[in-house]
Amino acid sequence: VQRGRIVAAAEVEQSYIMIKPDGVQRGLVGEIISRFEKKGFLLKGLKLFQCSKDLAQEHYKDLKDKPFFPTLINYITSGPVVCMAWEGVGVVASARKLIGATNPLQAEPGTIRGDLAVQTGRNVVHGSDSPDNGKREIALWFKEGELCEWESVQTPWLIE
Ligand code: IDP
Ligand code: MG
Repeated sequence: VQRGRIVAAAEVEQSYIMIKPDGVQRGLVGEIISRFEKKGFLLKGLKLFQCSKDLAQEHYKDLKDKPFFPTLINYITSGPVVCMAWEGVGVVASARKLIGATNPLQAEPGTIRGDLAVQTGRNVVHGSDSPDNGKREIALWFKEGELCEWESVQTPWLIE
């Protein structure tokens, strides 16, 4: 089945999802990836990566005037992260729901942060907040050739 015939390309979005260093250290990589896989989004890119301060600062540039910015940059660069590009219709907003509120104590049970974290400064996962930021962040974290174009055999069982 050709996906392009079922879903208009314009509706397909990409979200940059990142397991933060605490998620990697706590052994939550499989658990977190699994939630996006089971939901039915398409994995386009995946790598374990130690990021530089420059890259972390660029990624979070909208927060550069916040008092927590220096500790946020230390946190994100404190160990390897897992970088992912996920694709699908509505993936950006849906991923934010799967992830839950920024403060894990306010995140609903059933969400990643609601189930797996307790503090805003250790909230285990990042998800893009708009389709435009999804594109921007994927371009920032992945080099050309690191994303895969592929068709999942599940697609006709996910999209009518
Ligand atoms: P989001 O990750 O839910 O989109 P943002 O407001 O964009 O939340 O903040 C980005 C990240 O910055 C958060 O996920 C969290 O790691 C960190 N952060 C946000 N607010 C605070 C804070 O008040 N204290 C410490 N870290 C914070
Ligand atoms: Mg954000």
